[in-house]
Amino acid sequence: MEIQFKEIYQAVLEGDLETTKSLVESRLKTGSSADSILRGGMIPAMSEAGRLFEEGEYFVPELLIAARAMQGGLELLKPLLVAEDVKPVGKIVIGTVKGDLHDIGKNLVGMMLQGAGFEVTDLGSDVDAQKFVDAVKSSGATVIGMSALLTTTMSNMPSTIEALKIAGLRDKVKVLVGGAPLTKAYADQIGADGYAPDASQAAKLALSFIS
Ligand code: B1M
Repeated sequence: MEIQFKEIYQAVLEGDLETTKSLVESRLKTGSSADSILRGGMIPAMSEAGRLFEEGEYFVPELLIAARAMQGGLELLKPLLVAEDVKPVGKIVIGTVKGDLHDIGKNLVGMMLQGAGFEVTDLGSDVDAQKFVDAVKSSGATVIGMSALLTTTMSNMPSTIEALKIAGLRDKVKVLVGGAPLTKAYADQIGADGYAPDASQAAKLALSFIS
C-alpha cells in the first residue's frame, strides 16, 4: 500500500462504500491517476482482506462488504482506466457449472479476482461446457474458473476440460476449480490445473498462473 492512498486502503478494508467512493472522487480531482489509486490503495486493501479471511479474522460478510466497497470504487475508476489504457493483469472466465445455481461463492471469487486486477467475464450459474469454451474464444481469457456446490454437479467440470481439448485450447488455458464439495485430489483427478478452497486463494492461484 502507498502511504498517500492509506485512507482509501482503510475504507476498502473496512467495507465503507460511501467513504471509498468519496475518497476516490476527491483523489481523482486532486490529480491522482486511476491506475495509481487502484494499485496503490484498492488492490492492496483487497489482498489484505483476503489475508484476514484466510487467517479467520474476517468472515464471508466482512469479505463481501470489502468487495462491495472495492466494486464501488472500481465503478468510478473503470472509464478512466479504459481512457488511461491500463491493461488488466490477465483475463479470466468464471461460472458455476451446469445444473448448479449456487453463485454466492463464485461471485466472491469474481470480486477477489477483480480486486487482484483481472478482467473477469462472469458467465453466471448453470454454465455448460460449450459456453465456457465460447467465452474463452471471444474474450481471449487464459484462465477458466469453475465453481460447484453440489456433489451432483461437480462431475460436470471434466466436460469443460474435455471441450477445451476438442477446441484445441487446453494448452492455452489454465483451469481453476473450487467450491465446498471439491478437494485438491478431485481437481488432480479431473486434470484441472489448480484448486482453491476459498476466494482469496483463488485469486492468488490465478495470479500465479499468469506470472
Ligand atoms: Co443449496 N445446497 N441447494 N442453495 N446451499 C448447499 C450447497 C448444501 C451443502 C446444503 C445442505 O444440504 N447442507 C447442499 C448440497 C449437498 C451436496 O451436494 N453435498 C445444497 C442443496 C442440496 C441444494 C438443493 C439441491 C436443495 C433442493 O432444492 N433440494 C438446491 C440445488 C439448486 C441447484 O443448484 N440446482 C439448492 C438451492 C440453494 C438456494 C438456491 C436456496 C441457495 C443458493 C443461492 C445462491 O447461491 N444464489 C442455496 C444456498 C444458499 C446453500 C448454502 C446454505 C450456502 C451456500 C453458500 O452460498 N455459501 C449451502 C450450505 C452451506 O454451504 N452451508 C447449500 C457461502 C459461500 C461464500 O461459500 O459457495 O462454499 P461457498 O464458496 C466458497 C468456497 O467454496 C470457495 O470460495 C468461496 C468463498 O471463499 N469457492 C471457490 C467457491 N467457488 C469457487 C471457485 C473457485 C475457487 C474457490 O475457483 C474457480
